This record gives sequence, structure tokens and C-alpha cells, in this order.
Amino acid sequence: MKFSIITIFPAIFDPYLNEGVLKRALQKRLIEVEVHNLRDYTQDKHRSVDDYPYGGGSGMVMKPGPFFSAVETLHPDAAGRRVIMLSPAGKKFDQEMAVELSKEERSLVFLCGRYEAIDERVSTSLADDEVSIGDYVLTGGEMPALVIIDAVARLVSGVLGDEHSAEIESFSWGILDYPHYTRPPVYKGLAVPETLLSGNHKDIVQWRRKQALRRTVKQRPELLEKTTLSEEDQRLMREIKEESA
Ligand code: 4FV
Repeated sequence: MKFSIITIFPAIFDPYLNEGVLKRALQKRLIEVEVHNLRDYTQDKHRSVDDYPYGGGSGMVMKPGPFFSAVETLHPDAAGRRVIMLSPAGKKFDQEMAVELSKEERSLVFLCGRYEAIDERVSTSLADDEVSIGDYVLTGGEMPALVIIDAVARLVSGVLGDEHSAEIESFSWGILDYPHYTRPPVYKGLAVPETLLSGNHKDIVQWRRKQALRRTVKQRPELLEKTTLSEEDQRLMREIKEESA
């Protein structure tokens, strides 16, 4: 899986990419990450990437030219690239989009903004997708790019230890994850739920499903509208409602 990042702060990425799971994935060539300095694709001697906003107003706007020439120079084959512009106005990133992107054959090319915004012509005529990681305003698109690369890379086959761990986790079922415990069995008087110590696999699976549903009802009920619940889930939901009544 190939990731290409276009930014005015290329040094931001190494520290994060060269630790843990992502570091190993790079070493095993399961993923490839190129980081490019947008200023290398400017035309003027000041290597300027921003200018004053037409129509006035505060802050500066990033020029279209450097982004277009960076993408067209680095990834001339349009069929081999998927250009993702990070902005608060984009489609909200979530696990479903992460799974979809993890199946991409094309290089994922991330356009990282700074200043007030990026000239709209980049979004309308260069980017294939405009993506937001959340309804808040950051100082730059670099961290959103890292968030997406992290969430997508870990879904690439072989990146996470044993294969199935990505399948059974938060949101992979469209609901929140079940509570996890490890040793000691009692900590500060807080005991691990009996079921998990029982060794009864069937009970453990049911307990975990029920806890995941209970947690979702409490903390993210809107997720339940988007997911289809099995007969068994509906039975567990009735139990949860009775128990909380
Ligand atoms: C953002 C977000 C974000 C806006 C102005 C960078 C900043 C500055 N990107 N999801 N939320 N971008 O806040 O993706 O250029």
C-alpha cells in the first residue's frame, strides 16, 4: 500500500511513522510512505505557497499551483493515484472509510493544508476526495493525514500481528468494543468479571457481545441506528433494557 504526503512540514511524519506497528510495516515493505515538501513545487524565488484571500478577510489561502504541480509531477498517472485533501469541510472519516481505503490499489496522495484554507480549485479539480477527521479546526492537515494512514495501514494484510485482530474490534461490527481485562484478577479490590475467568468460550462470547451492546446503548446510541442486529443481539438488547429498567 503506497501513501504519499504533500506538506510544508515534512519533518512532522518521521517520528510517528518510525515507531511500533507502522515502523515494522515499513520495514516489511507492507506499506510505503513518501513525504514531499510542497515548497519544492513552487515557481517563485520565495517558494511561497500562500497568498491573500480574494474578497478580503483574515488569514492566508494556499495557492493552487504548488499542489497541482506537486501531484502532476510526482503522480503523473491519474489512474494510479487517489488524491485526498484534508479539510474540516470534507466527508467524515470513519472505520468504514478506512476499510474502503485499505483495499485501494492506487497510491493514496494526501494534500495537507496550513493557514486559513486551500484554494477551492484544489478541492474541485485536483482532489478525488475531501476528508475531515472531525468537527474541529486544527492548525494543519498533517495530523489528519497521519490519523488516516494509521487507521488504513493497520488494516493492510500482515501489518497487525495475527490476522483476525482487525476483524473483531471497535466499529468492525459497527458498535463499540467490549471491555478488555488482563492480570491481576483483582486490582485495588476491582475484580475481573467471573465469566472471563470461567474458560467457558460460549459464555465469554455472549458476555462480550452483551457488554459491547450495553456500552453502545449508553455511549453511542446513534451507532445502533446504522447497524443491523441479529436475533441474538435483539434478545440481548431486550435483556439490557429489562436490566436497566
Ligand atoms: C482538518 C480537520 C482541519 C483547517 C485549516 C488545517 C485545518 C488548516 N483537516 N480534518 N478537522 N484542517 O482542521 O481534516 O489549514
